[in-house]
Amino acid sequence: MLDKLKIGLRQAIKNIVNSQGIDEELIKDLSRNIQRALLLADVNVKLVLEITKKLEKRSMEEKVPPGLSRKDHIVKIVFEELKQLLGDESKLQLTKNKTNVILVLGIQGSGKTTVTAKLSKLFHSQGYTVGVIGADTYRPGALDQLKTICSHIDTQVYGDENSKNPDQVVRKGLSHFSNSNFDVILIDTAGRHKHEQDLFDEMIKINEIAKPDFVLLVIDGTIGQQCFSQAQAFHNAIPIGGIIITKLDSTAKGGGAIAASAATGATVMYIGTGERINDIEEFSATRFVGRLLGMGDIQAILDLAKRLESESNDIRMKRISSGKMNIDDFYYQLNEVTKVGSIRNFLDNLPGFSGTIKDDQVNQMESRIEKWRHIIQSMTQTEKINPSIINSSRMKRIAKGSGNLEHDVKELLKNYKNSKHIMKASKGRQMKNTLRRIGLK
Ligand SMILES: Nc1nc2c(ncn2[C@@H]2O[C@H](COP(=O)(O)OP(=O)(O)OP(=O)(O)O)[C@@H](O)[C@H]2O)c(=O)[nH]1
Ligand SMILES: [Mg+2]
Repeated sequence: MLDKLKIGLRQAIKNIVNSQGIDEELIKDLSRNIQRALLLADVNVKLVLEITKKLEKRSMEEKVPPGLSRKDHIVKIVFEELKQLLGDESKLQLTKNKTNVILVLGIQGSGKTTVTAKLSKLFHSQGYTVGVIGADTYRPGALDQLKTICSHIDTQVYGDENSKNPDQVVRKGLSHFSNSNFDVILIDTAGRHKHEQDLFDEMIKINEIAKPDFVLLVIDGTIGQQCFSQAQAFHNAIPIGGIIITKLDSTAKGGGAIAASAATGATVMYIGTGERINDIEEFSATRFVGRLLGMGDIQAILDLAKRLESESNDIRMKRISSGKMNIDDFYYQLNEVTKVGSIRNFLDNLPGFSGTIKDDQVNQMESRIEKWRHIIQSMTQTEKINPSIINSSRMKRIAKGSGNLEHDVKELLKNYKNSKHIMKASKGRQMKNTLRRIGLK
């Protein structure tokens, strides 16, 4: 699967790993090699340029975390950026005790009917009860094809050979299954292309009737460059919830997976790896990119980076609890407490605070923290480590650089000092407990 892309990317990484030292020339080389590999794999040019630009910028500018070599750090950046292209990891989560309606869409021959059958087998094997509606009223034999596959897997199919009206079929199908309380209803639809406006209008109608919980777009992994615009057209008509890339077993170059995901913002949830009913895999961007790059090597680097990160957090915690918290640590805390979602969450978990703070106060706090973030970003590293050197001229510069008033910088420094004292007095417990309570430690 995706052999050419694999070889291209691995060679690019190998060049970095085997090099004597890292310089700008080598990073540019890496970027060019990755560009070439992705373009050959049919990834959209615009995406390729975006990712390689980011990769170069990060590789040149990012500080290498202590303990990690520059090479490892760059390999990690390559991994992260490729993974980013494929979107967040997200699984198709069926809701219990209700009928989950899944609408399957895609262009002609992309593999919708096969996917419908594969998914119904998969869900069935996970203990769900499944019904299928055959809403392709165009292609002769479409319903027969669906019924034949589903007869092997013991799945009920609703369809009407004589109907030329797919939205009627969907309506009737849903009512046909309504007494059975199935966990899942999959709707197989006819293939359509982005220029077939009436077929697109019809698809929108089907969507209105079906009110699906999930809309899945099936993309043929072998069609290359067209993936992007096709996926985009579908997504503009009906927001796509997840993507399934088929035929990744054959000559697929794999760029389609990346393009479809980027065009819709939806994640690839499954991949089809063959014609047989069991040839479907849950997709994971980490695993996919790992496979491309050779996971063995990558995993070791990722593990090391993770370990170093938690070690450096331990050191940070020691510094905080011994009263030596610097502004960098303060910034880290601001980020930690707000990254779980919102400051509301944080405050609700602080002992004695729960429910006592009004929404507009929370909003005010959020904007104040945002302001503080900008101010801290305008400080030099020396100022962050040793804030006592911030005199009035430095304060002026920081205020100007961050687009704030000196008064705001003063306020930040005051809060930093208070926080430092509280942390020392409670030996860092306050922070640790709060982080633990909101599930961060
Ligand atoms: N090798 C391979 N072939 C696949 C895969 N998925 C589907 N196919 C084949 O692709 C062809 C088209 O699949 P269908 O499921 O009929 O596609 P469709 O989107 O329903 O087609 P229409 O209903 O005509 O639009 C069939 O020959 C399938 O066996 C896959 O993952 N790998
Ligand atoms: Mg079909």
